[in-house]
Amino acid sequence: MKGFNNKIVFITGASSGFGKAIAEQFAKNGANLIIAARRYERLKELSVILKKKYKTEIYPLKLDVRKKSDVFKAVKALPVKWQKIDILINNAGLSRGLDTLHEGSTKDWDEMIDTNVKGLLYVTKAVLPQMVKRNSGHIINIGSIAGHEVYPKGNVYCATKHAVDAITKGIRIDVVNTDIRVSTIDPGLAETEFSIIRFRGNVNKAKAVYTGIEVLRAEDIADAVIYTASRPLRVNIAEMIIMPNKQASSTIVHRKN
Ligand code: NDP
Ligand code: 8X3
Repeated sequence: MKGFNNKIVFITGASSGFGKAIAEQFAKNGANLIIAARRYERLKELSVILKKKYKTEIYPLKLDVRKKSDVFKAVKALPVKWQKIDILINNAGLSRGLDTLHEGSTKDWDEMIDTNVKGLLYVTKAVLPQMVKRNSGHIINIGSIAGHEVYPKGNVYCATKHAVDAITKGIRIDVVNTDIRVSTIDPGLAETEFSIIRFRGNVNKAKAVYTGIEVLRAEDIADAVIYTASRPLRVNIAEMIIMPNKQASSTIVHRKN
């Protein structure tokens, strides 16, 4: 146990990939969880499993982070016992398409910006004031190597993750006079549903992203989140870039034939 007993952890994008693995790790370490995403059935299934396995409390929350008023209403309407959020994991996010800007779709751009940037801002704005009031809390954003580098045809997705990096740094400045910590975990290639969503269900195209290289697993990111959240209060892990061993940068990947 890493001392998360009676802590409330709010995880966005918990229906899949990193968010789901992060939920499992926190549940294993004794935390009570608010798990949010749009696919509510998946959240309900996950909460049944985690409750049974770890005897912890789980609150599944159907939420589209792009919907500003829904986000504020949902956080405000949390039952009293769920209102003191200790740790917020801003993980919900997606990519759509892999195109040059001149060939890209404005619909895809809107979806990425609305989710990865505006959604993260809305959830943070809904939760952070109570942390400031209490002078305690931890926000952990899931950024990306794409927030540090731009790769071919990554234009808008990379821009959203650069924005996450800037927002993380900005909030850290805003709350520097409090005990609140603000961190970002920035993975490289990891096999989740990410590429299936990016390529709109084209499983072969998605698989090709991960062939010839052992990429990160969702559990690797969950481990990093738990490490970050379990440091003594004097320590803030500001930023952690995690890459597969055979990935040197966004574009330099060693693949076996
Ligand atoms: P997945 O597609 O497996 O999971 C994405 C999660 O985000 C899902 O739970 C999805 O839930 C949720 N989500 C998407 N849109 C919304 C929305 N509008 N409102 C609420 N939840 C939403 O991908 P990953 O686990 O890989 O992605 C998690 C994060 O990690 C993202 O921010 C991604 O950009 C980032 N990342 C991923 C990397 C990778 O290689 N996989 C590497 C670096 C960063 P639902 O559809 O049910 O709403
Ligand atoms: C996801 C990592 O490099 O596929 O953020 O964009 S990458």
